[in-house]
Amino acid sequence: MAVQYDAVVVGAGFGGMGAAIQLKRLGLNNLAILEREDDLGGTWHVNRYPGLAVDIASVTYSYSFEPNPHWSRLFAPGAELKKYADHVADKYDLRRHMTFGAVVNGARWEEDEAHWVVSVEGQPEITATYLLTATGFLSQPHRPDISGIDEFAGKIIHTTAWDDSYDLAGTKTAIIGTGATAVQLIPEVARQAADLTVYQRTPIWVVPKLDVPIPSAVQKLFSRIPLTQRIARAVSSGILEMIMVSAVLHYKQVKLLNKGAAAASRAFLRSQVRDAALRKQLTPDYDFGCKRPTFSNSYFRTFTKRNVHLETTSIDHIAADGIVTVDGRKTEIDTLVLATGFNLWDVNFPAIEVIGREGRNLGKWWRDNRFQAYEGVSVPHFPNFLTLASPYSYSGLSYFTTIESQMQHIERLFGELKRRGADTFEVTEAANTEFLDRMTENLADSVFYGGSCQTARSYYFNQHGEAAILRPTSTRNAFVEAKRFPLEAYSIS
Ligand code: NA7
Repeated sequence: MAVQYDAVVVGAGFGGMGAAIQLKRLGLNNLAILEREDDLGGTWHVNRYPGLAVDIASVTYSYSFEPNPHWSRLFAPGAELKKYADHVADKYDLRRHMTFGAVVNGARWEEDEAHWVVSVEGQPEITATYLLTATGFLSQPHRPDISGIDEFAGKIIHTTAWDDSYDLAGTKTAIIGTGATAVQLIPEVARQAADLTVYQRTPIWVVPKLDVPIPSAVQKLFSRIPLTQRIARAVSSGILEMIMVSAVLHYKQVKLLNKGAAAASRAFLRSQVRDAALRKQLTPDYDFGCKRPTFSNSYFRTFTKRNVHLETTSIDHIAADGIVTVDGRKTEIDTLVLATGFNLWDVNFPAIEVIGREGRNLGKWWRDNRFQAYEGVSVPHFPNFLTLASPYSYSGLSYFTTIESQMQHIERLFGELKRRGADTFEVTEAANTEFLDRMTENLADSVFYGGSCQTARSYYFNQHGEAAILRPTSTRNAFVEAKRFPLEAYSIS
């Protein structure tokens, strides 16, 4: 039977859409984009909690080839990101390729046919020449395994499944978690709930968010003279690059920036919280940068409100009507918000079962060996497969840098296939090993290994103690390599 699709793309977030746009540009129009949710947009469709916004300036956090002159603020609210995703899907004619509610269970490489067989829950298997997974990094919500949680009689909401119809007004709410999500959410919930207790296990570095509305005159300027927005993007991206390269990657050489940022965060905390004991509880004991730092002008101050309490004693269990800490105290609540983040390393790499050549199981192989992917996109033994949310793929601080460098990689690789009239590729062991060795070496200078990160509980680290998400190179290097990687890195037939 003839193969059904040129390519299957798993995931209709910005990553999957970027890959699909590139494939279409290369003439692969017979595409299936499979999405488990009921709409497109990935993170920006799933997350709808109050206070949701980007914390990378919007001129940078968007496709360079599709600037949006209409961002209302420097850091756009979540709903504008979803609207932008809809616009991109329409403009690049992606919707007709998308199937929603398509839960992909797994995919296996059929050696004899040289194609992928993709299994989708409740549907017949589908076949494709190429498989691209764009399943994101923060896509599998983490529901904590706290004793008694299932017996809680009140309302439980995970931040990735916000219930818009639920009214927080007058509630006695608890929020578990103080990550980037909680930092945005807590000030909003504090405004509505009668009483809010925040359960903090690890404090987080927070710095002020220099956010302002973008006046309509500037929006008009961006629209009429696109060059002005390109300049704004270049400036904002340049600042991010400087932070990434010096504070994260060259921590050993340039500790000053991290120390300065931590000092700025402490000064900001002092300006918002007078109570020294509370300040101490809110101050991290790990280096700035070990964990994703966050931005907020109201987070710290919220803990000084009369209806807000910070709880740092560990949770023992959850009862039907409240949370009991290990010292035996119970806080009665009727609403429990889980701002407990995502599981990356047990279930997300990869997000679906992928079986390559000679039955190699990608998830098992990564766990038994090391997490690795050549240029953050391809793996030996997995022909015609690109895994876009991979170890060492996240380049720079804006996800769009990663997406666009991967689009370049796709262009070079598929362009070569076309030139040779070939249809099968597989990265060589040698190229993969060289890349992994280089990333490992580069990481030695980073804050992850040079700094004090033991107490950060950062999701950047995997079960082997490796910080294997970020690509430890400049974004310039990522783009240069995406455009010019040696073609011998792949065996092409
Ligand atoms: P994060 O950053 O992973 O934060 C999750 C938070 O939940 C963090 O404070 C955790 O504490 C806490 N947590 C998780 N499990 C528990 C249990 N069992 N008990 C107590 N506390 C717990 O996820 P976010 O959603 O906030 O942010 C994810 C990304 O979204 C962010 O980096 C941005 O890129 C956007 P811990 O630190 O592990 O002690």
